[in-house]
Amino acid sequence: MSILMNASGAFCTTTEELKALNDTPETCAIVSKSCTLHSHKGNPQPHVYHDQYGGSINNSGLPNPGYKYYHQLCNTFTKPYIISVAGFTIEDNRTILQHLAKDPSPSYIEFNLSCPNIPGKAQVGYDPEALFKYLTIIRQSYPKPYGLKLPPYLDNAHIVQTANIINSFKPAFITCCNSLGNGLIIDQTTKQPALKSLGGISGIYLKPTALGNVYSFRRLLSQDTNIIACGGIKNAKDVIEYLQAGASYIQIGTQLIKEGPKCFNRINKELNISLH
Ligand code: RRO
Repeated sequence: MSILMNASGAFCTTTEELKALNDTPETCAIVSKSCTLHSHKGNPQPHVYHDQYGGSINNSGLPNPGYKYYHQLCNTFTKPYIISVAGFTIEDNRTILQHLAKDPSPSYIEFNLSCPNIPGKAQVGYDPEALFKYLTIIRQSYPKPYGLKLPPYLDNAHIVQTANIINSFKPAFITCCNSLGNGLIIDQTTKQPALKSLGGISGIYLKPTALGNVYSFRRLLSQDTNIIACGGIKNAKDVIEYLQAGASYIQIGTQLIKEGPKCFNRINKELNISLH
């Protein structure tokens, strides 16, 4: 049984990409790019940079065709289909959720509380009061299964506080975690910032933090809430470590962008060798 899927943002903006993920035998589900009420252009390309060590930075700025584009794909796929939702305002999110609650609904929503690349918008996942408010809106507007995409937490007190709030709502899953915001990678060929602005750091630099977050949340959250791990997974060893920390499913972002959907076959083969 596969436990692998793409991370939102990686190879999942267009119908063709989502179909390719659906048709990849080693994926267990597919996740859309985070979507807003209306289509949004995002930042000029290039907005992702991979360094030579397995790290990446992105300042994509939420480019997406709008939630309706992903909603109308609900009956298209043979695998569980997760729509990532990231409306710009509370009212936008309420509207999106109310529409997605109407059939056909996705298998799950992954509510993105942690995009680091929207100027002037604090990440909801870092603000306990805002988190409680958003969860209340989800409860009122979306009576179907959902999960939360959380930011990486760097302080255990914040993890405990967040887990307590999440436990009073009991989502089906959390995805742990989004990129680490406001990082900088300097390209050593040009000696200049790799992208035109700071961005979310992922890949190898995110892994120890994401692994620690998975481990901590597994010990604090209700067993009703699954943990999907995300952060620097490039091979079977990484997958196994996240499972040992308490994850049930695995999302692949940086490595999927680098290698394409064939990464799922390679990692799955490595897992079959490691586990036998
Ligand atoms: O599009 C982005 O800039 C973006 C999003 Br929505 C997100 O959730 N995480 C990220 O690293 N980039």
